Amino acid sequence: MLGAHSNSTLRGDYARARPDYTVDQDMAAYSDTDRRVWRQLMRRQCAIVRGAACDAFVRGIDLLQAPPEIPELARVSDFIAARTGWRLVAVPGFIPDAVFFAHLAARRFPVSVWVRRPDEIDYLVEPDLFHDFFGHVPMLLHPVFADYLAAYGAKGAQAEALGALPRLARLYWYMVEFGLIDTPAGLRAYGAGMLSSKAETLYSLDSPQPHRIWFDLARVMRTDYMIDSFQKTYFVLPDFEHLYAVMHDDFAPLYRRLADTPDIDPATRAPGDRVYAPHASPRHAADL
Ligand code: HBI
Ligand code: FE
Repeated sequence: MLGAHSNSTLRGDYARARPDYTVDQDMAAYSDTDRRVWRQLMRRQCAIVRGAACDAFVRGIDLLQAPPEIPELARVSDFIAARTGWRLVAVPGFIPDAVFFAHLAARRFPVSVWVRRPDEIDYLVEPDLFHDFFGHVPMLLHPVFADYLAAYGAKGAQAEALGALPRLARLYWYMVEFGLIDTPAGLRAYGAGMLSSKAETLYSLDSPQPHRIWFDLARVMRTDYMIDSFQKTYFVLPDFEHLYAVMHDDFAPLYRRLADTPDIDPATRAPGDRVYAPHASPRHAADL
């Protein structure tokens, strides 16, 4: 989950971070409260994902064995690296964009080492260990999504050089943090930001309120977002191959074309939007 990290004080201990912002995960540093919060979150979120998350996400959680205790990132890294080449690197929290992109391009996923407080069980601004591990790591085990995220990271340097980081960040926000995917069984969630929150997962799938629009790269890059409320617009993938396919294009011409087109308010629809129409029977409470 991405917060307004530019001006809020960051939670983590950055004093011990290396130049690439990685730190060592000290398993002995977790308190009994941390361990209790982890167990509570893992139990609650696992109860939600079946029937709400796409098969790829559920398979990822199953492969990770939905660790009931705080996981040792180095050990999980070996398991993931053997499947998709991705490794996990421990970080104190938010890290500068350029460093973040460089890690993704090298198939290193930054995972915050600290665990949220009990009073933050339902919402927190910065990504903690649970958000990063439960929300993001399962999809690193999906070969196509894993390739997409590495290709996404590789776009960071050019975006920074062209002053287009905010546009590239929108692609992460909408298609990594809050992505939806259409399946034969109906609409399913795969985004880390929604799947680490029961309320937003249900809202993203069932509420009549938000706009749900078929994925379109330029439309995503034009769409603003708020960090502290449920999304007003979600984008829907037909499959992960569509998301990976757009990464082969050079984004520079797109950034130039978008430079003089206005942003789109997520509360509104735009001309040309291809609206997603639900096609399967609505999910039932029993599915959850
Ligand atoms: N740092 N640790 C961490 N986790 C993130 O998700 C993250 C970040 N830095 C920047 C960032 N996300 C966003 O600006 C991305 O869109 C680049
Ligand atoms: Fe996140």
